[in-house]
Amino acid sequence: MAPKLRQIQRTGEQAHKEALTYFHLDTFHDRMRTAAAAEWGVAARSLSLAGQGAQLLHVRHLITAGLLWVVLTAVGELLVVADLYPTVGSHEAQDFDDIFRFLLLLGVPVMTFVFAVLIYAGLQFRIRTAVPTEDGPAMRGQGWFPRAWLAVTGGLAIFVMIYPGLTGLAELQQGDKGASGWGDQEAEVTIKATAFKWQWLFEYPDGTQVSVAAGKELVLPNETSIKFEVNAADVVHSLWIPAFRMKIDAMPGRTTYMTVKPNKLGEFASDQAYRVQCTELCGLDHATMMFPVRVVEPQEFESWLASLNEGGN
Ligand SMILES: [Cu+2]
Repeated sequence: MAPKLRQIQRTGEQAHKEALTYFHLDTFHDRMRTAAAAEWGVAARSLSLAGQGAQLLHVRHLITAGLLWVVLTAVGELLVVADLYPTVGSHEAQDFDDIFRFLLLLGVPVMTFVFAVLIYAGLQFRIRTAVPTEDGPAMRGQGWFPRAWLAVTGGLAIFVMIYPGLTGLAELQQGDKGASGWGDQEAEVTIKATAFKWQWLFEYPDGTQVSVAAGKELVLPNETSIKFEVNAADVVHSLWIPAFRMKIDAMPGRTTYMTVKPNKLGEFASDQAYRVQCTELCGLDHATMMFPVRVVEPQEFESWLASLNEGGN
């Protein structure tokens, strides 16, 4: 019995020793692992904190610049819809103002985006120390943002080329009676306009002429299509009536046309948008090449014309 007992005892001691050895080894490894993990954790945490910090800063820049964009856009769009335009005195003026506002409404956010980024970058990332002697690393457009920017602005450009660009041109070139535009189309009243250095001469269908010498104002019937047949006696001038938002060059040796339909009574005495103004630099007194316009009801137009004829014009 004794040898067997000893054998068992020896086996037990051996197992205990082995267990102790394993135990210690395991403990050592665990400690190593724990220490390494702790050290790694600190490093990893500081790295991730730095990353989070950079991320937060990044978000802060985006939010601030974004807010600047929103504010600039709001101001811009308010200015677009505010009534800052000259009197709308013709159907064409209404069309052109609508088109102008529409284009501005689309264009303002694009412009203010560029302004917001420029202003914010200029203020926030300006050099505060000595100017570096070398350029920084090149920044190349990559990722979704440049693509989205190209898609949005490119899409907008193509869209406005079609509407109101091509559709508006097609409308102006219809050539129906009463249509506006720059073609030689039918109109209810045709007025010959001659530009010379530095004034205007207008001739009504019945031969009546008005100029600074006679009549002294261009009277036009409201809600009537009026075609100007335009010529120049000397150099190139340009006929423009601000209230109508239409103009056409006046050229020696060539007749040009402009048809408009006034839609609002008005006169130069109370509204300077009612005037003919030369808009092609034509010499010394170009700036004074202005002639008053008065839009009246058609019946009043007829009686005015008759009264001028009685006066011997
Ligand atoms: Cu002129």
